[in-house]
Amino acid sequence: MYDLKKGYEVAKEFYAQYGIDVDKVIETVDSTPISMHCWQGDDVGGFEKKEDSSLSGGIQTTGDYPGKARTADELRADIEEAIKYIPGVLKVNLHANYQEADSFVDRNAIEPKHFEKWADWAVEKGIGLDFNPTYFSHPLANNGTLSAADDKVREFWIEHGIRCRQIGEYFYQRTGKPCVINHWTPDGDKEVPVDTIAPRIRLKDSYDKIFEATKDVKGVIDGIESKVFGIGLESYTVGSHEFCMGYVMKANKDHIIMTLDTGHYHPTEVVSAKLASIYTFSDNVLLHVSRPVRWDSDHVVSFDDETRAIMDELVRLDKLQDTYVATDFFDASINRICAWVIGMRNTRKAMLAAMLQPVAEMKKLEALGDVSGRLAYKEEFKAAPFALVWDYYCAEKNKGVGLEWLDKVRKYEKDVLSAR
Ligand code: RNT
Ligand code: ZN
Repeated sequence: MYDLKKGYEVAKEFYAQYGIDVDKVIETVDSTPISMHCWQGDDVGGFEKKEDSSLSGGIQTTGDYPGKARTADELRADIEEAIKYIPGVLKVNLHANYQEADSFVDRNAIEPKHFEKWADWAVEKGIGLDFNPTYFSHPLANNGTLSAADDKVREFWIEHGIRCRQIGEYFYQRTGKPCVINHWTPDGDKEVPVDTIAPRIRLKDSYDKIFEATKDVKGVIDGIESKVFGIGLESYTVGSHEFCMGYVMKANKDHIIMTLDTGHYHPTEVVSAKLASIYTFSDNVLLHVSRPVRWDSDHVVSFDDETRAIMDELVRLDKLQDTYVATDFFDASINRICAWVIGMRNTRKAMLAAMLQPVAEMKKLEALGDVSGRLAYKEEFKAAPFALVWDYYCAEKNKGVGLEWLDKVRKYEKDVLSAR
């Protein structure tokens, strides 16, 4: 290993030239929570005691890398292994289909007690829990969920949403940390329907009913996630961006916010370009950081231009602390713990790189009309020595410097995963 301390001192000097306090930045980056999704660990299967746990709703995992978690205990063990190599405050993001009832409990009947083990575990580890209703992978989800024309089907899913908000409150009570719930429905159509508004009016009505029935629930924040399309539902999405944005803005309630998933827009549209407009009208945003490759493929988050642009933007808007940052990817073609570690570290690293920029100075140049200086600054910091700060930070937190974690995860694969 190289001299980490020396590297850190050099970087500190470099950033001090621009008035940046590296230690303060490390503190902020370290204490900003990132919500790690549980579903990378078992390919979104969940642990409901039913025969068919195949994934539906127009999302897909591809690959059959061995060793996926088969039980909630295995999943928790895998999450614990991943967390060893992920610096910074974490939350864990659960889906309703990760319940642990003794026998099959349908979605409209789930209760906090079915998530008690998760809550016990989170309390023991000092981790906050976030939550998601699972409006997919279910026989009643084949013709729409919250927007279904069939009253009985809609009622079933409304009840599911209600119960999920109550479970969110339970997580809040147990952990003392607010529970961020993400509502995503896959509802849509392979072809453009003739009546494109009726499903949307029903979806609005269903959300209204869920929120009305649970208006006394405390400690829960609700993200409404839009999408451009799903597999088999290519032409029409009920919960489109316009729908979800309209719903959130009209609801005008502090706990109802937009979820922006980086894979849910047309390929040339980027989330980084949307944040300022939403923040003009909203106080908070929920982010699903993912990586779409040509489509919503949910590849592992990369330290790429868009992930960096999102973090740059949040820092420049001074909205990092108002944004609930969560990850959402599911790659079944690689070691699932590696997927978590790589994606989570990249998300946190992009946050660090964004914070290590002289934003106030850049804003000053812009206000003075110095557009050449502005560009020079923006470009200069793309290759500034943030990696030295990153390494030092990982070492300080004992989370593995560079690729140190890789051999350890390989060992876990050999000792634990390969026996599954
Ligand atoms: C699907 C959405 C949604 C899911 C998770 C599993 O396109 O992104 O957030 O990925 O709920
Ligand atoms: Zn998502």
